[in-house]
Amino acid sequence: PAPRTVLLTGAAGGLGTLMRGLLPSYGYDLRLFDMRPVEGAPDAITADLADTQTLRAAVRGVDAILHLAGISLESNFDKILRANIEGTYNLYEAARAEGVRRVVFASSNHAVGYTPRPQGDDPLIPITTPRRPDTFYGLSKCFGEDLAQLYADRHGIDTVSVRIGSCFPEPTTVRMLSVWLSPADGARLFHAALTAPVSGHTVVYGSSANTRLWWDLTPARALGYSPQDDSEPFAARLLSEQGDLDPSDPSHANLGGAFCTEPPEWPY
Ligand code: NAI
Ligand code: 15L
Repeated sequence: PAPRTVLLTGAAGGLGTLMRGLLPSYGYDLRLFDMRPVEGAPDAITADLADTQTLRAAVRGVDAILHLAGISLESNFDKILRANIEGTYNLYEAARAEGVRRVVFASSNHAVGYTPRPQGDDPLIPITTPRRPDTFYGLSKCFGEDLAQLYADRHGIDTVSVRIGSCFPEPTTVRMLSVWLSPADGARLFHAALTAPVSGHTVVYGSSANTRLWWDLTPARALGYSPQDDSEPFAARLLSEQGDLDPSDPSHANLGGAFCTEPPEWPY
């Protein structure tokens, strides 16, 4: 049966706000969780992932969890450790203790960020490409994927980890022409990940059906995801404003883009 009640962590964030708007039309009853208050949602649970008691009460009785909460950019290791590594561990422990059987984990392209991006006729990057995190942030997503595998094998919790590209209302950079996930396709993909009859841990890339796509969407399509959007209508304007990606520029050479080259102090 399709899950109905879904705990949405990170509900106050950019993606959480988009999904709060879009997922109810798929029939979900969302329970909201974030350390920041969720605007317009007085019933949202305001707590840190470190608050294991509140977290356990939050997951109690839900059919599935869409885990978006965490630091979403590079930060210092200590902060990443607490929010993304320990926070995701706390989430899985709560799910195990309360018998939740399905998690959708917001992984990121930055788990494989140092992978050279395809150019010309190069093949799309397969989901099996070795992980090459570009930041402590990307490393925390590798941890989350491995944690999901452990809780699948040991505790029977099924997870779909979605290595999201860039999910924003519109693509705003030339790189995003390749990695954009439109919000509507994001909702389609999360819906597929919440309902597909998978067992164990599955990793997929998450983007729209972009003409300039860099990675293989076959694993996401196997879940039933059928993307409807393509960033190409934005291409002419973005290319004329910003120029095409220069392959000799190290911040344009890899999937992770500028995450690979930003100075270590950025943006602590
Ligand atoms: P965001 O930074 O806008 O939202 C993250 C939310 O998590 C915030 O509202 C924050 O208060 C909450 N949060 C952070 N630490 C927490 C903690 N310890 N306890 C409770 N809540 C906490 O990020 P965005 O863009 O909405 O991303 C959501 C998730 O998707 C993140 O895990 C991010 O890494 C992942 N992702 C997002 C992409 C995108 O294009 N938006 C791309 C790839 C991955
Ligand atoms: C991410 O993982 C970030 O959370 C998001 O803010 C974007 O920077 C995205 O990757 C990206 O690669 O564009």
